[in-house]
Amino acid sequence: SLRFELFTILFFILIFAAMETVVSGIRPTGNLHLGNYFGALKNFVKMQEENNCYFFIADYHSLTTHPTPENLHGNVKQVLAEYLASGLDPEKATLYIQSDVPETAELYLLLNMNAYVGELERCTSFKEKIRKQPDNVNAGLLTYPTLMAADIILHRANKVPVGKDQEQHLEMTRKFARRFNRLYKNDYFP
Ligand code: LTN
Repeated sequence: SLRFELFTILFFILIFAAMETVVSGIRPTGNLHLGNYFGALKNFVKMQEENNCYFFIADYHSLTTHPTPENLHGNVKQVLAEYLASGLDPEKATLYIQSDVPETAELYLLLNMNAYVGELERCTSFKEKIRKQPDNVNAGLLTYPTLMAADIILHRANKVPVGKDQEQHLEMTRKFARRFNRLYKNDYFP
């Protein structure tokens, strides 16, 4: 009956609303290795069962190291293949390529207006990168944390599975979100 159908629909809406939103990404820089599998993918596969998950291929992030077009396209396909091979299921989780969602770049622009050069320069991963690649210290490297914040804030994610080396980026994401809300007198990103 119609009543039964409505209850069923309502039931699924409630389940969905109760689920937590997960977002994470992997930069397509060459082959994924066992570290990616045990450090990230294995956990993603588990999380897709009980959460509203978004897993993406962070191709914008990989541009900081100036890949050739051939390498870039090849590596994106490679990561997608390994996502699927690891057991990520497009029926359970949303899989996407970062550059296919233009809102990522829009939010990145807005967040950059309130990200201070001083705090970006103090970021550990930035200091590490300029030590490792002193001849390619580009602005994208400096604003890497605001791009990552855009990826996360875009989905209003409340769970972000990442390695220890990314925790500082998560702290910065919280700071950027609070700052955005305070400045524009809103609470878009709780
Ligand atoms: N910086 C991460 C990859 C990454 C990411 C994200 C992870 C980019 N954007 C958003 C989680 C959420 C890395 O190098 N492992």
